[in-house]
Amino acid sequence: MLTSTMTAIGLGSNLGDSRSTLESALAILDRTPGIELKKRSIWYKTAPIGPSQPDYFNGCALLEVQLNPQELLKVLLNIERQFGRIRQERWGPRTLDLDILLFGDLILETSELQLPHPRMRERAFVLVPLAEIVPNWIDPVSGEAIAQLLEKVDRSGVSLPLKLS
Ligand code: A4P
Ligand code: MG
Repeated sequence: MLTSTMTAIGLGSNLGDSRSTLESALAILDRTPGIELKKRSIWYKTAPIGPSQPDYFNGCALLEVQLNPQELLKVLLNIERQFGRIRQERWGPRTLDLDILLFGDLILETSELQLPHPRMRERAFVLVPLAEIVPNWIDPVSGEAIAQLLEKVDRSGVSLPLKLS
């Protein structure tokens, strides 16, 4: 029998037709064997952290997976590639960024993968959408719930996008 794990991912985009890219990425994930999309947030408009670049759209999704974290990472990197992601400067603009935020209560520190995502706790563009879908999930590193972590960060860069499309 395959074991399944609940995992939360973060999605971001600030190049091209971001919202359509993000929607397509979720659809591809849901069609991938071993992955079931359980919940998703809305897309938030967020001010960029890092070098000067366009605003981002960010959101989060809850997945039930029958994959191990390394297999999931491979799937995510493949989808990023399908959308033409080219890695240039660190924290620079991108058509699609898919990060694993939480994988069950696993803590992992390897060179290719760190879980939970090491910068998740200080980033409102992650915590606002994550709290929308899993406010009570306990971060295994800090022992605090996502909703508690959110209370400690500055949310001023995160806004609800106008519904223009
Ligand atoms: N990697 C390690 N742990 C993980 C994980 N938990 N999930 C490794 C996914 N990948 C993980 O990632 C480089 C490598 O990290 C992967 O190949 C994997 O082996 P990357 O996506 O190429 O690098 P990056 O995203 O440019 O760098 P970094 O440091 O991961 O950036 P962040 O922290 O993801 O930040 N501002 C706003 N408003 N919204 C954003 O979404 N994103 C960034 C990127 C900067 N500013 C932003 C946003
Ligand atoms: Mg990334």
